[in-house]
Amino acid sequence: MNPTAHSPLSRRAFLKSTAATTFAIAFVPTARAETHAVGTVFASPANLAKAIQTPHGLAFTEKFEETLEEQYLEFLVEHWLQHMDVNFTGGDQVPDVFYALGCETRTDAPFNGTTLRIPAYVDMTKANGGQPIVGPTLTMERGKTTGVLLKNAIQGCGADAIPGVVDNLSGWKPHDFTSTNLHTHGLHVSPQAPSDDVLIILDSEYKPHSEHAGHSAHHTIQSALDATSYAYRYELPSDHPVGTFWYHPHKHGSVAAQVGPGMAGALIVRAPEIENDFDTLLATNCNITANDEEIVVLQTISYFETTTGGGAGQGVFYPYGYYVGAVEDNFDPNTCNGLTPTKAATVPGLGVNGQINPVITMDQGEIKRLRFVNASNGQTIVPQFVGEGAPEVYAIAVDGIALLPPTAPNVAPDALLDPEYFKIDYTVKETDAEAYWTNAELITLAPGQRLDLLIRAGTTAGSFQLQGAAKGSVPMVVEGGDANTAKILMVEVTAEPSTKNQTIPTVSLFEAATIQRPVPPTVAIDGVWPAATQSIEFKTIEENFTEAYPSRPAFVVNDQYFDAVVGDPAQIQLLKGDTDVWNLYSSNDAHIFHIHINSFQALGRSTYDAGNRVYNAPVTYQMPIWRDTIYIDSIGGTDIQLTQAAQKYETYTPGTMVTMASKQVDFTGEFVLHCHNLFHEDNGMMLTVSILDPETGGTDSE
Ligand SMILES: [Cu+2]
Repeated sequence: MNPTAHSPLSRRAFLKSTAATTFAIAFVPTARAETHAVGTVFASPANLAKAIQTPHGLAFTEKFEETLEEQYLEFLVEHWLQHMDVNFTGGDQVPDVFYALGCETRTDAPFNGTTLRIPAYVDMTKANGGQPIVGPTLTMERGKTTGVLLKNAIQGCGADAIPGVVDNLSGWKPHDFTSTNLHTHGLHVSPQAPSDDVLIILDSEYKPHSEHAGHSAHHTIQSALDATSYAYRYELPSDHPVGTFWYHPHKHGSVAAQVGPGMAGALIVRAPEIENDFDTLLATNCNITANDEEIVVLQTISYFETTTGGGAGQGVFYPYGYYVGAVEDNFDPNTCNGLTPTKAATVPGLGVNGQINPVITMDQGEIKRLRFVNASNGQTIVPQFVGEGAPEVYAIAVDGIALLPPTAPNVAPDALLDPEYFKIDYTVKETDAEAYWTNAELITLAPGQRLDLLIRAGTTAGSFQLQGAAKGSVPMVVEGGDANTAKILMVEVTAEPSTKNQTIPTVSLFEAATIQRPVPPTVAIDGVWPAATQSIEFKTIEENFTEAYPSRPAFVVNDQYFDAVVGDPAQIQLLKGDTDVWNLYSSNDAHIFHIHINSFQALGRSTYDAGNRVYNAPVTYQMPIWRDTIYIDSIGGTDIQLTQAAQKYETYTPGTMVTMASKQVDFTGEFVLHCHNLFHEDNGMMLTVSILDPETGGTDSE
């Protein structure tokens, strides 16, 4: 990427000289003329016109005239075009679709009958008021390029870091709560800026760069005019899976503080209508169309309660955890509109698209596709209906990727019948190990994971509650705790039979060659698994906690914490074109493995024999399961004494070990793997990863 000479001042001057009421129509051709004047080569008139379209297909300016507040119109036009000069150096790279996300501290975010003061995403192409607490859904098309302009206007509230913690990217304490960036979770796109680079930092307009102590961005934001806004560009390969993904902030140190209060949104990848992709097959074979879909973004909304200056539910943001006291002690009421925190809290109930326990109405026999996103900081949920006659539940995709057909034909009672696929069996026992672990993997919804379920209403009218299953009630990997059993949504089944003539897909649909999945690693998935080339151990070191906050790293991966020093090699280095086999395990506590850029093929799990301190023979799933995020359980204990090696294995209590394979394809560059319990991640449970070109040992330039 080559920064191109440009002239923001002249453009700014141009904007200021143009009356807001009239430049809407005249702006595009005039801007293009000026672009040529400063020597930029990116835009043909047609491309520029395309770039300046809203997702609704209306011309940028037409749409904004209807809904947009004037301050945003000027901001968007000015910043988008200026970023494009630098980021987008060829006409073919001008985005086909354009979004504009504002990161703001809202005082009017509606939730559960009240309004919250929290950081939130707003769609800057619409008026601010009335937008839900959850971020707007982004739709991207494979084979096309999407631009997202991100503007950071998050307001701090006094304490912006633990005392003595330097504002930088590395480290093992939460810090720098107003800085942000954007991660497209699960997308197979370049990790290099201006794409899915999470090692860049956007300062807040309310906290100028000069106020940061020792703040240095790992990856320089080359196109940032003011370092508080940025134009991302996501170029999805033409064979990218269609499916359910999501986006959220990923600036180390402030992730939990921003995702916890609600900064997250669904990201749906679709194909052009003419393609024979998974969605099209569902529509043509099963009459399940986009009209039968519901996006279900799950959130646990956390914030500070207050005693003065605000009503119930008012609060500054910071999630629950070990740092409450330190943040409270450094709270500055002068910058917080008179608010005084009393304690960190989580809004009762599970947020579902910004609502509590919303209702979906279905006719008898009707099928709906629920696209679940677990956007909570740390709650693992297993969705299950309560009651006789409740809808049936089928898994069709996990982490945005359609299921593969079964490896062995023993999934169905009679494989010749081309059975419906894949019906969740909530009663399977652990003695039937392959079925047990396959069902567990296809219904567990850990933080960061997505799950596409089909639910088919029965023949009984009534209300059916979907909620998280209690520990032990289903044979699944799941932690205990009330939040895990929260109500998700209610299905009201009418007395009318459905007229939609829908069917559940069968195995043959999932065998269709036109369904795009990631490049399969070249490893055997039957019989003996290949030896691991990578090993990831998550560990919580309890002795490193003090009452207020850890005195030493307490959340580590392979005994390291996140350390992204500019110029240093990445903590894990992979080669493009290689297939790696990874063992993933937790020495204590439950953790959630997530790696960016390339999804992986989970082969199965090995249970742990605590008595003999060995792993049992691996259990292979009934089909390889593609994921980018996976739940790593533990059988209990938390008392790891890292400092005495001899004691380590006395307190070593892993649950199952996941073995997965992943091939590094298409992209080079630096990104991360981490625990998706976001509080753990902010405390250092993350490593940098780079994919290098095997010829040069470096990364390809973008
Ligand atoms: Cu963790």
